[in-house]
Amino acid sequence: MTEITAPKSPVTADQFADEIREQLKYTQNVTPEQATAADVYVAASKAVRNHLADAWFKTQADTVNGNTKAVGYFSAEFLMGKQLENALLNAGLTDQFDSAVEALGFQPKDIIDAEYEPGLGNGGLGRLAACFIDSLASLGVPAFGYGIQYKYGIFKQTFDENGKQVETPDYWLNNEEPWGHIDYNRDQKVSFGGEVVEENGKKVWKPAWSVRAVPVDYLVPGYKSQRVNTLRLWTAKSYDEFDLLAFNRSEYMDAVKPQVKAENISKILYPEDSTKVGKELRLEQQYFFVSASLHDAIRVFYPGQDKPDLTTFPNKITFQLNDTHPVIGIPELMRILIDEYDYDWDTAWDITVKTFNYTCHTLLPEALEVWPASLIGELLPRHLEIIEKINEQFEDELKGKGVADETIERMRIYTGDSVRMAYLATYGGSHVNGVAALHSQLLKDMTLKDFSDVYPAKFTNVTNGVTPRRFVKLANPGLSDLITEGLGTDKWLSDLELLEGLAPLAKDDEFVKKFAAVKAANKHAFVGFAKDHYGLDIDENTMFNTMVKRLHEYKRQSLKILAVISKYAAIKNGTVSADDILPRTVFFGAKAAPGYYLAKMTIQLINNVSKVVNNDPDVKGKLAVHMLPNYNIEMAQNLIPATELDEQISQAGKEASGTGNMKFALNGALTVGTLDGANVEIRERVGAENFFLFGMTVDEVEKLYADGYDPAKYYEADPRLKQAIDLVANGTFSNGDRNAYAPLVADWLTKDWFMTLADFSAYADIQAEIEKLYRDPLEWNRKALLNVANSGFFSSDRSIEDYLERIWHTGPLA
Ligand code: GL2
Repeated sequence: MTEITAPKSPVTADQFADEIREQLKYTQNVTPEQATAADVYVAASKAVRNHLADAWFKTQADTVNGNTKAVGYFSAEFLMGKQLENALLNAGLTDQFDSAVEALGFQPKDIIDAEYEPGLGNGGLGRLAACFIDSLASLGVPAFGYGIQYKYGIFKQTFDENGKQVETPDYWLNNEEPWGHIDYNRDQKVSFGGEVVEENGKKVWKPAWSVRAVPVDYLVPGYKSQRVNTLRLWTAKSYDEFDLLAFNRSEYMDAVKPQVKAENISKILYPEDSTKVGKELRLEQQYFFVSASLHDAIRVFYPGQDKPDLTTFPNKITFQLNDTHPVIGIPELMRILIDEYDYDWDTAWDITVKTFNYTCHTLLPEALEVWPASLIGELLPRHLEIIEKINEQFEDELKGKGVADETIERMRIYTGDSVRMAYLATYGGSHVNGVAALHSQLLKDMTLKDFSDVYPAKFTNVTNGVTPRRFVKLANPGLSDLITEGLGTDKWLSDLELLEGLAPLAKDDEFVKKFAAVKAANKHAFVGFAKDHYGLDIDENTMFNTMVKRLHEYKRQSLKILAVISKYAAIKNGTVSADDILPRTVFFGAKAAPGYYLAKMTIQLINNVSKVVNNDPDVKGKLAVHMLPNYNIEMAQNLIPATELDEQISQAGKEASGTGNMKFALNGALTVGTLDGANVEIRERVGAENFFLFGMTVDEVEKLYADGYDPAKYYEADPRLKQAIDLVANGTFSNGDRNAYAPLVADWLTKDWFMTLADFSAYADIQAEIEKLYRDPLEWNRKALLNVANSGFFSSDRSIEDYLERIWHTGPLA
């Protein structure tokens, strides 16, 4: 038996340089003189990984041998961001790295930048999963992230000469990827199709085809916890590498078909974001990673046992279902227990319900996944049978509880035609949580009301959070140093509520000025970043105003661009005097799902407004607009610390939480926002006087829908809005072409489902308040500092502690 040793003690810079040289020599096969930044990046990454190995082994051993229940976080997305810098921080090797690469003749930043960002997620949901596994490791909680290693992550976004979004595949694995270790020896077989037959009174699934799920292991180092957890992402391989018979007949294409079919499963991340996409391949992906992961967890916790006692499984691990994507895991665990391990139905159900919990990340009922029963039947016939039986049991249970027939009808998991995954998850797990207080309340009142009426105890809230290591320490070293100076300790990085200690310093003008200087330096740095990356010339003496997030109608990028257009018109018309104009630079960053027509048109409009405004000498120095291409984690880490005003302007009741809002507040931006998602809690904590609130509330929105909403009325009522929309309609931003944005204009004037027009006046009005405060830098920065001081609650460490207490009922390893 291998002795499990303590983690390797920190090395000196010289030793670390030698370790990098060794990697260059023996794994990269280059001399230090030949090495490029990319070589040094790979070598340094492997050297760091080696440092983490002992702690990783120890964490695994303690996880299996100890009596602390582990967490399995099932997520179709993990949007990790670049790894090296974070791994260095958490391994305590940052200083050694800096000196070592300098000794090798490189700049540390060039080595960090040489990493290609993996984009295995769409947006907030995927980034949340990444923050959560960072926090789990940092808190010392044994955990596995389980997901898919997509060969192509979220598409790369560029814009064509007309400002339209162009998507190109993201070939992230084209470069050497030093973090994931592919472990061919711990593979799992995942099967599909075929039929279910009866043999000796037992149902037996005879699948038609199988793929080989091979794990790729990523180390997840905790910050100062000496713990390293595992992110296990599955990649699909074919069992029939090559059909030799077909090949001999020279049918090259046919020869590789089985391989292509199997490997397609892990080929692409669906580029959707909180929308339901009913695609066969997507269900295959979901089942693929969930089935492999469940078998993997049994292998890990019952090593070498043919007949393990799986009634103890819920004491070993608890699975969190990140949205509906992994919910097929519920019937899969039932199948494993009944068909593979001979448990009776009731025992299997008891184990399953105890093992799973579900997080819902949406409020749009149409975004909850519903699968056609025929598709499940074709792909997973045994699972469909199990789902039918679960539904029967469920309906009986509801009848037993005296639930009315029409309510039962509404609640059915299996309707005969389709399977509602959110309902299956709610019934088949122990807890359901929303991701912000308002969202959890609305889940209970609206989206999952029937379920909450019958099973109130299952429902709880866990407000999202973000990791301060990546989004403050790495993204904003200047602010981090100032915080440490202000608090006299850097302990806030593991206990973010300590930031409260900064609140008294908001009264100290000298400290506030230092805080303002950090922001100015971050703006300056971003100007350099934007020049290098996009060739932009940005005036750092303007207010930096940012809206970055996926492009969605409900998020209302339209509202922002209409306000920008209105401001442009006011400057052009001379409605505002030159002295009254507060110079602003507006940044947008947003990817639209490739098939989302209006979202893509909105991007095109923003790009073309940008062209017109930025080239108009009349507004030079007063207003600039930039649609930055390919918003990703790297851009977030650079832009958020430089931002002064953040936009969180979704229609109330539509954004489940948002997590960008938390990152901005923690980096000292003020928010202009609606009472939606986590904005509500941010405002409560930072203080209403330090938050620019506008717009309708959820109740007002609901009332307006009920009364009948007519957007044209608002267009007529506010001349600023009318003028902005008219400028879009009359071709000002399309070289005179009046048709270019006709569908968008028509939608605004006749439908406007998310009530952009109804909120426009309030939004335009609050700009005066924003600008007034901005003209007083000391007051602005005082408020921004109070945002930082009071946002410690929004650490993902706190979210994880809430999950531990309310849902998982486990804790750190001893
Ligand atoms: C989302 C929500 O839209 C967003 O409000 C929330 O912050 C995140 C994380 O909980 O989840 N749901 C979703 O499908 N995506 C999100 O970002 N993609």
